[in-house]
Amino acid sequence: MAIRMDRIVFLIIAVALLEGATSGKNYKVGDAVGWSIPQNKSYYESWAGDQKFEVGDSLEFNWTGTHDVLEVTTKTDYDACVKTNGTPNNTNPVTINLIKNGTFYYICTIGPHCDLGQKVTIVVGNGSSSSPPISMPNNHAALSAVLSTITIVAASLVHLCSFLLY
Ligand SMILES: [Cu+2]
Repeated sequence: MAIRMDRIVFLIIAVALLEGATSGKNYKVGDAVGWSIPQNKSYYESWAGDQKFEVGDSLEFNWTGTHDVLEVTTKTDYDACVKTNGTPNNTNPVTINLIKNGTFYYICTIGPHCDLGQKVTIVVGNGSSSSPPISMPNNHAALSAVLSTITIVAASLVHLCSFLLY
C-alpha cells in the first residue's frame, strides 16, 4: 500500500511538471497600462526588465484608441523609431509567440508614439539566438505534442492507480 501511494505521488508530480513544461506564460504587455503612450518614457523598459521571458511564453498587446505593433529587427531601428521596415500589425490584440531565444524589439508606428516611449525590448532566455534550448518552431511543436501525450498517459496511470487503490 505504501509503495502504491509513493507511485501515485510521483505520477502526480510528473504530471504537474509536464503541464508546466507545455504551457507558457501569457504576458499582457504593460500590465494594467496596456499598450499606449506611457506617462513615463521608460515605462515599458522597466516593465520588461521585471519579467523573465522564456521560449513558449507569449506576449499580448492590448490597447484602446489607435495603436499598432511593429517588430523591428535591429536595435538601431528601435532606438531611432524607424517605422518603415516591415508591416505593422493593428489587429487588437496582437499576440506574439516567443518561439526562440533572442532580443526582440517592438514599437508603435502611429504618430510620435514610439518617440514618446511606446516601444519595448523583449529579452527571451539569455537574449541570444546562438544558444537556444529549442530553436525551431517545428521542433517545439513536436516536443509539445510528445509532452502532451506523456501527460495524458501519466494522467491515465494516476486514475488507474487511484482505481486500484480504492
Ligand atoms: Cu501608439
